[in-house]
Amino acid sequence: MDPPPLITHRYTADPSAHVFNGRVYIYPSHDRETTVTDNDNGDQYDMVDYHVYSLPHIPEFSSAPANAQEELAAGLVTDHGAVLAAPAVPWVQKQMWAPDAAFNPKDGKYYLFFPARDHAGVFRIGVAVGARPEGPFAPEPEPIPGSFSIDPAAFVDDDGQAYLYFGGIWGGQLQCWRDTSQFDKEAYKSMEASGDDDEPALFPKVALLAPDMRSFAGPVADLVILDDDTGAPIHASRHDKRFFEASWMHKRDGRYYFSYSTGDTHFLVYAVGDSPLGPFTYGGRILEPVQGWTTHHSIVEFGGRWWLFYHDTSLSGKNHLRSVKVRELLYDDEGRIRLAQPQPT
Ligand code: FUB
Repeated sequence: MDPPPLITHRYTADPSAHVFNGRVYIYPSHDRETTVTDNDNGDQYDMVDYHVYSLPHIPEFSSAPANAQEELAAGLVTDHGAVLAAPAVPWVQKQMWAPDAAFNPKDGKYYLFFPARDHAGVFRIGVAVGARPEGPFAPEPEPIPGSFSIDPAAFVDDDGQAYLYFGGIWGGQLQCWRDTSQFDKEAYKSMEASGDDDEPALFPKVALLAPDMRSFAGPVADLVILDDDTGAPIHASRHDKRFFEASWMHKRDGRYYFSYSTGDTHFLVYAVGDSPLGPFTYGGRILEPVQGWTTHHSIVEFGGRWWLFYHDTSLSGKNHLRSVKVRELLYDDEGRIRLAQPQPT
């Protein structure tokens, strides 16, 4: 059975879930109604602020009757309100897209990473700092120097080193940054420029975060993903495997799992590696297409089990009005993720 939306009083998407102080926190996009019509550029995702949500534990939907499931979720989830809004961030013009958050063990603070278009229409990644996981978050006045594109995902390894993964093709503008210092407007005009079919696909990006988490500690690098069939970097023609957007990193039993959306083929997939900087090898699918065009997720361990947070449009029937869901994520004995099948409703 497909679980119900966790949050029904607001539209929420792109859920980045973390466990802080024994509680589950969700940092999602805050979808809203708009008059902008759907296009491949994603202009209809016209968000202006972020809310943080938390819950003491993850509901066991399977043990509740179908007509009580939504109420079960509503009784558990706390909406901590708007924790950051566009007018508070001088460099933001519009489109506050998928955020993520991290705890910095070096200073005991919480960092909210978020992409938005700057006043030139270029996506950059900003950071805002808070004393508590539920915010509020005070933004830095400028985006992270050297940052670009969308969908930041922060990962703090066991040794305390933090990494930021990011990027998204098409409306996310990754194809405009083949040279990481120059925005290529021409590439932006054509979604096709996101990878000719006879070339390797574009890779997601990774950078080490400085100890204060407000800047990069080194160059932005490609996160290389190898095709499990060929051993070569995944080809742009493999729309079922290549990176599109929605980076996430988790570590299980000493192995690094990088997961992402394949965009126009609508899969959530993963790749496995021995280092947070790669290379990674494609491992398979996590989730078949959900209702709605986008698919975006996070993976977190809580209560000795692993959980997949994701979204769909089951509540609204509209691509840009999405709702966060959660389901258990299962692995086989070799550490391969078992494919989950959302049920069409
Ligand atoms: O929410 C806006 C965009 O839609 C995100 O940045 C993408 O990952 C997709 O979910």
